[in-house]
Amino acid sequence: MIDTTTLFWFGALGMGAGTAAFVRGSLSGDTSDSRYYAILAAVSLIAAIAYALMALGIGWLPVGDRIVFVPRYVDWILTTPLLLAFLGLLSGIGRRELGLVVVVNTVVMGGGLAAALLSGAARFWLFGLAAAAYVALVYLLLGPMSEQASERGPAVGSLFGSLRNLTVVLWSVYPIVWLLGPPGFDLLTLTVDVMLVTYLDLLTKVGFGLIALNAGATIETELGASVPAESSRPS
Ligand code: RET
Repeated sequence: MIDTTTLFWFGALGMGAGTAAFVRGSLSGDTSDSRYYAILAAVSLIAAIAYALMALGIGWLPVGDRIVFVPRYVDWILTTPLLLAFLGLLSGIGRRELGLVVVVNTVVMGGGLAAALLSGAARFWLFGLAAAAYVALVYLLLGPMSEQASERGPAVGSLFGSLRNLTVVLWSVYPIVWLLGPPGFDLLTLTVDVMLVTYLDLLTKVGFGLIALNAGATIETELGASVPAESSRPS
């Protein structure tokens, strides 16, 4: 049976490989906007560090009879705003709107961490609060951000649509795993919880990045347009 430490090393390795790929991409000097690569490289690097810490047994906090992996939540608090900034840059939304998206997202991640650290029934209230904020986040992605993206033309609109759908579908699995796992109803073993989250983290960071950059490059060649490209509005 695989143990959690092996899984954490596997995660660290995958995130390290992702970081290398995105750093290489940014140095390859193609026409894509280097900010997209920088965001993806930072996301994978932060996660690689978080996974290495967890593999070394750092940040394992006992709460009641279960363990909370603090680096997991710190990773999410730092990297989810970056992933949203990637989508924000692609959609061309303004700084103020992106700020709102990031604040709502921080309520989701901070609420999730606070809920995990509590042992009584109160954690389910905090989970509810974070879940409500998550619904607002999904609304912002499906509504205002998508509208803004479609104003940048059909190619960007459809690339944004695919990445947004991928994001909403994958991100929505996290609260389910949280509820079924040790912090919630404790129906999953710790190993299964770590396996699912590691897999999801790799998909939402490295998988998302590779798909985004490949699709962007295809649109660039087909249309001769630079996508992902500079936002059309001044930033
Ligand atoms: C929590 C519990 C509280 C309710 C909700 C959650 C959602 C978590 C999400 C995490 C996404 C993480 C990503 C990480 C890596 O790239 C905090 C589990 C709604 C959406 C994308």
